Amino acid sequence: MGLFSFKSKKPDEAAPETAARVEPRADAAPTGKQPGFFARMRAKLNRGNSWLTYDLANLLPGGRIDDAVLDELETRLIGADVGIETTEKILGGLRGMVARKELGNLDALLTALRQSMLGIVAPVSRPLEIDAAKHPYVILVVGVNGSGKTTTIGKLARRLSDDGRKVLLAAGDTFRAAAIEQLQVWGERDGVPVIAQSAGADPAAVIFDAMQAARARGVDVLIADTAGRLHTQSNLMDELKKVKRVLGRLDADAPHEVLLVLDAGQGQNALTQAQQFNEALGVTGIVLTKLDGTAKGGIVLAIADRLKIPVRFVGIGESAEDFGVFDAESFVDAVLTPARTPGEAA
Ligand SMILES: Nc1nc2c(ncn2[C@@H]2O[C@H](COP(=O)(O)OP(=O)(O)O)[C@@H](O)[C@H]2O)c(=O)[nH]1
Ligand SMILES: [Mg+2]
Repeated sequence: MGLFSFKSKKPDEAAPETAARVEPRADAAPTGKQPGFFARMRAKLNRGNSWLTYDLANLLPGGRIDDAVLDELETRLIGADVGIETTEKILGGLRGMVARKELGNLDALLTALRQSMLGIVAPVSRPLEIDAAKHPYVILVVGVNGSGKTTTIGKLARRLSDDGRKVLLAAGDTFRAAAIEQLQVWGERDGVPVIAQSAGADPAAVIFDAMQAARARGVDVLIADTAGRLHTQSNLMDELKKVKRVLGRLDADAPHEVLLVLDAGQGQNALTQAQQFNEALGVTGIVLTKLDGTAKGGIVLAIADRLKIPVRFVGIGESAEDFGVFDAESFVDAVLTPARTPGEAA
């Protein structure tokens, strides 16, 4: 059962109470950082309704919070890929509050839920900071095939060069020619140069060259793309470890960021991938892509709770604008808040 398959009422009948109650700050971007992005993330995450809280009000005929309501919330959290352990952590807290009669109504429940979710994601809401003392600052981008690495690099390069930084890209995914071309297309679009060799070249050599070019050209940030698939998983990890070692030969601190790109639609698989990449390479930041394509944004909570690795950015579409800094409050509010005003067609 998906989160959207609710029993009785239609969205426009159920949303008003929930909307009015959950929403303390409907139109303000909580941090004031990216107002347009916040609104679009909310719309894309919810597809018209808040996947977690929509219709919960209908489970409260007497206005009381009871086991049935908490069970329903539990089902929705698990269905949204929050994961069993993290869901139990959240529910455990809420059940305790119910037992102590601290949650008298839906308002109180949603406030407590919001606090609980914030408690999990706030610690990983740590934006990427480019240390200007590291020159070039080197970002090694890793992740399985199709997770959105190359697209994320294109988006990130745009953002950094818009901020006035001199960026260089390294086409370290040499597995297929198309992967190199895809990065070159982004480079052209962004007005950012790309260091590439032909398909089949040694990625460590490509990235080593790029590092030398970055130094010679006074580049601020070097972003290296990598392959996400090789003949075997251990081949891939060995290759990435070699890239890391080679970078370390030119600058003992490089790479300064190992950025893991995860497809949010992969659900619990994304968590497993994160564990594997982290074990092999030491991941310092995560990008969650395709939050627009899933009703399962709960994986953010699982990753935050289980791995405690900073989530740097989120992707909510294919274009350069569909990319924003991960902000705990914005995310939780986007998840808990219906995207449209009640009565509007979904
Ligand atoms: N809807 C959506 N699609 C994305 C997002 N990020 C990447 N994609 C798409 O996912 C596909 C794979 O992305 P790509 O960057 O080639 O993945 P890579 O193999 O890890 O380099 C492409 O079609 C991208 O346009 C996102 O945030 N939302
Ligand atoms: Mg790629």
